[in-house]
Amino acid sequence: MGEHFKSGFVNIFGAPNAGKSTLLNALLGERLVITSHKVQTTRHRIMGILNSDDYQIVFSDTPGIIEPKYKLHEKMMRQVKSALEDADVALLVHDITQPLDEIAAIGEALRLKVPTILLLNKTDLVKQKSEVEKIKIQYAERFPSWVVVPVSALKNEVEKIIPIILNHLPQAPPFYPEDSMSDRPVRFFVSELIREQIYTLYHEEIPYHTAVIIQSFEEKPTLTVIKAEIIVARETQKIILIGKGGSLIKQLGINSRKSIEEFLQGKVHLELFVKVRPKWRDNDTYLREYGYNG
Ligand SMILES: Nc1nc2c(ncn2[C@@H]2O[C@H](COP(=O)(O)OP(=O)(O)OP(=O)(O)O)[C@@H](O)[C@H]2O)c(=O)[nH]1
Ligand SMILES: [Mg+2]
Repeated sequence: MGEHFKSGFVNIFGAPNAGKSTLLNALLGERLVITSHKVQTTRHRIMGILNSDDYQIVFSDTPGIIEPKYKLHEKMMRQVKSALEDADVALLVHDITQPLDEIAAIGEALRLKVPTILLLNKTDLVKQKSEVEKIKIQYAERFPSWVVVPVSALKNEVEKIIPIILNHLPQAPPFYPEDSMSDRPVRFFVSELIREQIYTLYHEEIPYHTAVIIQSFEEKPTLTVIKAEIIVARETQKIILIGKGGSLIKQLGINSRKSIEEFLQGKVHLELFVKVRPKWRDNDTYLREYGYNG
């Protein structure tokens, strides 16, 4: 490790659905965190670590910034706050098709004191390339202290971000062992992959009333045996989740298993159980039990 080695915390903030998690995956070149077309997918601060010979960047994905309606939301916003406190660099992600005022309000609320890079994401949705440049100038004029960079996380057009980050990172030794990918254990990502499939398979409110916990995770010589609990808030949601004759929960099991097998690169046996826990999103004990520590 050279004496010019750089290391630091680069934390990602933005509105729900702006593409923060998609961006983290693109920066890492791996599908680490879950994404979906629905808002409020990410519920935790999740670190994703990018290692190279010259630097270690500890990225943090965070939940989209919202006005809390439940204790769960309050915990999510505390995760954002924790990421505000240790950031060396802030990456603000903004959907370029959304109004400028949205990110202006978020910038104001966050009161960022660190170098800030405003990423105008989803440029692939803008038909004319020249239009992107015009929009960029508009944002750069409005936010003169921020570096404005148009990107497309979905198309993996993010490589120009790294050199800009490195410009602002201090020289320091790595914070984490150089083979680490995240601060969270494998079973956390497994529960997230199941939650991601719930966001895909079920409509409207169901995903928002759902939590997933891994009850057991056993690595056997030829396969991993996983038992997971799906928590919902009402009996009616349990019925929807299970579907006619168990058809939907079966589909959820198949989809989740495939996704977990890809992540673990090995065979998986997955069992799902559904439990009703009334008002869990407003219950401190349940929230703590399900890993929402805030
Ligand atoms: N067209 C396009 N879609 C994108 C891009 N980046 C993200 N998306 C889509 O936007 C949606 C939201 O992406 P996420 O990465 O889950 O957004 P997020 O900001 O993490 O959302 P929350 O966790 O809910 O706050 C998904 O459907 C993504 O595929 C992009 O560059 N272009
Ligand atoms: Mg997210």
